[in-house]
Amino acid sequence: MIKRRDFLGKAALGTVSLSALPTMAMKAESKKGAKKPVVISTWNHGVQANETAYPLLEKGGTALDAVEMGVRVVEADPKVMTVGLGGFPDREGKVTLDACIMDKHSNCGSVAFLQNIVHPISVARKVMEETPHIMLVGEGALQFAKSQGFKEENLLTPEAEKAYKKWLEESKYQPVINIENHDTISMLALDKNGDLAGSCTTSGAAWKMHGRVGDSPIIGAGLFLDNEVGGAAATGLGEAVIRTAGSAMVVELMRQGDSPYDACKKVTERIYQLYKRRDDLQYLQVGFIALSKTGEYAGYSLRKGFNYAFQEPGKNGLSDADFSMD
Ligand code: SD4
Repeated sequence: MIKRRDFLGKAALGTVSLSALPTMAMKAESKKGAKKPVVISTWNHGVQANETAYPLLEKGGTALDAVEMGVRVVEADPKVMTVGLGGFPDREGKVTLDACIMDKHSNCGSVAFLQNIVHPISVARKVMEETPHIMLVGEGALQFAKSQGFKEENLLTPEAEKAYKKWLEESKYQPVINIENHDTISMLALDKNGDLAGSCTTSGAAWKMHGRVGDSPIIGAGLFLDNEVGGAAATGLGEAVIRTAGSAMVVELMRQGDSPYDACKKVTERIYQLYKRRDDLQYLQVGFIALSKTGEYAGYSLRKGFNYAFQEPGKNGLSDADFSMD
């Protein structure tokens, strides 16, 4: 395993201070066992998403239904300003949404740059189930959504509009780590049958360029799973996750024998090294969650502040992920 000193090297990290290496004890957050079902989701709002997903799994529902129904709760919550209704708009004041979903057969569906639809995750599922394609974007995705019975509505809440107007005063694009840009909800579930599914949905980076699409709707970047191995999902700076095929990489490391914890940590380290070479570390934050076929799970992020919600038989909660930099 790469030691923290090796990982960080002698890089000048500007104003960033360094924290202590995660201890072996902290690694115990990665849970082992054949317990099923299990659901994990990114960030605080993962708790409410899990509260909907887990009972479905307990009743014997599929991981696919659970990951769709779970994240829908967050999409519809106007208080969550990084997902669905109430999401921060782009720099033209438009709320544009990205989402994807993947099942045990490696079926997947995705929508990107979708406007005026509260539940992009359900449109993504329809793309998966009702079309020969995987990804629909923009106007085409909207047309398809309407053809499937989804209703258009204004997603820009007064609160998000107020924040946008404030941003317009300076119109400076400067992502604030863990606040503006990093609250996508990603969910991974293992059902009683032992099958996996995953979902990911977001309004993307606040004040992004009109038309910008992040990692969240891209299979292999924001989400990936292989039902023989496990699943992984990302949060954070989408460009960094796309550049490294982040979630696919986590799953491939798990295939080679890494635990979910080690796989998430190694990919985070790889992104760190890449951004160090690019001299572009200042605003970088990425985080991953991973869930193995055996129900072992973990989260890891580059910087402090990332957490994930988990639920398994007899246990649920919110776990602060280990990280490499303060
Ligand atoms: C993106 N990864 O669009 C997303 C942003 C986000 O938690 O909120 N991630 O880049």
